[in-house]
Amino acid sequence: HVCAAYDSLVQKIGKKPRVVYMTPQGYTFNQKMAQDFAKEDDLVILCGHYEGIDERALERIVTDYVSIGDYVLTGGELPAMVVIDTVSRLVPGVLHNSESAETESFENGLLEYPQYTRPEVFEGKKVPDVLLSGHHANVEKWRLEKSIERTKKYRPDLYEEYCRKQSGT
Ligand code: 4FV
Repeated sequence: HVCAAYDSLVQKIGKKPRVVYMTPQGYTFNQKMAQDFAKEDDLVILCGHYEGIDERALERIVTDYVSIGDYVLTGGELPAMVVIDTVSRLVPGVLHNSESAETESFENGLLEYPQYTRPEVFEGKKVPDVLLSGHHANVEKWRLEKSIERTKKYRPDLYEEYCRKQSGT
């Protein structure tokens, strides 16, 4: 059935589409892969359920083996939705301008800085003064510092890569 569906699609679009198979045995999904997938005019996301899909079908049609993380789900549907969400928001015109800026913050290879909204004081805790200062350079400096601090704590792998790139090695 999977190959029959694939073959009918190839006939319809006149070319072999990129086929992403969601599986714990795949490369770990990340923003760079999402950016790459977002360039495709067509993207097929193949989901297994329970045991997965016969290897012979996979060998014939899959171009990318992708995992959303090291845990086992019942089916590939939720992983497919993760890919759809992260990829679609990168397609021009899908997001409003205000939302698309969020994508920038992760692209520097660091985790995003803390977000603050209103009110200025919540349960006795103030929004950091620098964020209210209107001094954009200082705000950006604070955001970078917080991103580095957070990345160092939660993702030493990303932090190491960031330092390596900063030192040009
Ligand atoms: C999975 C993951 C995942 C394994 C057996 C579906 C399930 C069933 N997919 N990242 N983690 N898939 O657990 O992508 O076929």
